[in-house]
Amino acid sequence: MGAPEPGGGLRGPRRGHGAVGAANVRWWATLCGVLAALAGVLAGEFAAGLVSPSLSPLSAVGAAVVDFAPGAAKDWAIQTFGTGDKAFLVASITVAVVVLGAVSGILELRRPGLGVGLAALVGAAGALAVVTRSLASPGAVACALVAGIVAMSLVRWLVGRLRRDAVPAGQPPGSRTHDVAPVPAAGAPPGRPGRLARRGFLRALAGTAVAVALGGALTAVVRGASLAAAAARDALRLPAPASPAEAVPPAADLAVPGAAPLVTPNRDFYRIDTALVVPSVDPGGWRLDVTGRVAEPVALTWAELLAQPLVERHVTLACVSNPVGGDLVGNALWLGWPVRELLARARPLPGADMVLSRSIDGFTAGTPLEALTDPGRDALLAVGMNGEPLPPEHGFPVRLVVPGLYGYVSATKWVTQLKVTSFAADTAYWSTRGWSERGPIKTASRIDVPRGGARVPAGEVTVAGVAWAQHRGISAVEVQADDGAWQPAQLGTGISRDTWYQWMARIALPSGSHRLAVRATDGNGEVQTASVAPPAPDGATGYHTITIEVT
Ligand SMILES: Nc1nc2c(c(=O)[nH]1)N[C@H]1C(S)=C(S)[C@@H](COP(=O)(O)O)O[C@H]1N2
Ligand SMILES: [Mo]
Repeated sequence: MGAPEPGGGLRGPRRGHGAVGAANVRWWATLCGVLAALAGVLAGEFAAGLVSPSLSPLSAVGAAVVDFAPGAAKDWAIQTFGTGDKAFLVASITVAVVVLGAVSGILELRRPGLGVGLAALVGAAGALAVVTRSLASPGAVACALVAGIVAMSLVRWLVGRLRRDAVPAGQPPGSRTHDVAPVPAAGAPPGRPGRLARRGFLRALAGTAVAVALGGALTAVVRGASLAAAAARDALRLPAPASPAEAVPPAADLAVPGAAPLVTPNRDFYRIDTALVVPSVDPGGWRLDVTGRVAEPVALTWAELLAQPLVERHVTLACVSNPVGGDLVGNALWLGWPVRELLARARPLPGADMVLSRSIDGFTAGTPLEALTDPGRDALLAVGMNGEPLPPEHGFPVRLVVPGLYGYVSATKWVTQLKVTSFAADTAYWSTRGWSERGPIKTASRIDVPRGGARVPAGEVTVAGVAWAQHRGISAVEVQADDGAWQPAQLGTGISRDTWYQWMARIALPSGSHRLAVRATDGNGEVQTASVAPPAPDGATGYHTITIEVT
């Protein structure tokens, strides 16, 4: 592939009408396609820098290529390029983008819509690559769609201008390009064939090129900033806990394939927040202010926080929006400083019964003061999650984790302020929007295996999942097939009463369609309620029930 001849092609028939001009028109179309594709990719990466820093369309495609490439190809790349295999991957994807862009430009010249169609296909493939990633989020998918839409619009617009300038007026749209020769635009002064029209196209092309260059610089800045923040985070070494985590009893992990793992890896941990743009907080400038009804307002810096004796605890976080059987729940190992120690320094005054925690992005949660000061409950100012600094999406550098309370009343990410106040005086973000002021987590249980609608062979069917009642613990799980008796399941020992418990049962089932239900009993002996309630205003209830086909 070469560059378009400078000043060639549309400068009118230099060597007579026909092939030469047509060939140049194809070069221009190629350039249009390449520019449109690059602009699309940049737009997608730029948007990802803002809304989805850990998963951009390009990184998703790269990861998907690695996942789906045959093992032999991967081995070859690693052997050939060694540690340069990533650079090779990036180079390959770049070449693919340029080639696909070029092809879309030529197709669009052949027949309007063809190139747009190819750009749409590539954009959809990008979105699909995003969806296959565990970090996939609506925002990340939107970034891939933005990339596709920008590429589609630009190739259509640029090649449209090119065609208008290059196709003779009498020729029907969609005519073969080799028949195309540059002709004077209507109204162009005689002797200067096609000049005005030509300028329009060249201006459009040059404008796009400038926009792509500027966009590239801007994207580099945005991505660079989030990459720099990520690098700073990667370089952090969190202190070892003064009080290490509870040992995980071997009998806690039933390890049933397909069931939720005992500890949720960070990349699979659900994410819920109101942030359109993941806040990028520099720990060096981070400060937590304890204000309000306290004897002594206190401020805490990152260095001061890390100098405290930290504790490590497994805590299962759950979202109040989680429907029965849903996956807005996850268990992680958190490293942090008990909030009660900080509150003890500030000394809350009489009359205070709530702490309004505020995020750098304005989100607030209202937590009962006693849940934060309770020596029997390790409410943490968390800095670590599963052995690494908090991921940006999960609140880097500091968030709250309070065992036993739904996230919306307790788990403020990117936390910067704790205002000691009262439920009478202050209202938190979700409490003004139809959700309850208090949010203790309700006892829940979920069937992970088999999946609803699965077909399983007749005989003993393994049924397994998780159950949680944070801070009360789980004492029993039972399963029911159709309208039969409740049968006790085998219960994992659990890590602590603040985490979920795995459970499993083997049930003999004849062939046919069967309904399976699960229910748990909490540590106080209270059986999970069968009464069905939606998530709003204070958490869903009812038994998770699935239907399977035994063959
Ligand atoms: N800053 C901020 N913190 C927040 C939220 C939010 O919207 N903004 N959402 C809360 C809700 S509703 C939940 S369920 C948990 C989810 O935490 P996760 O995304 O780390 O799983 O964060 C809580 N902390
Ligand atoms: Mo939530």
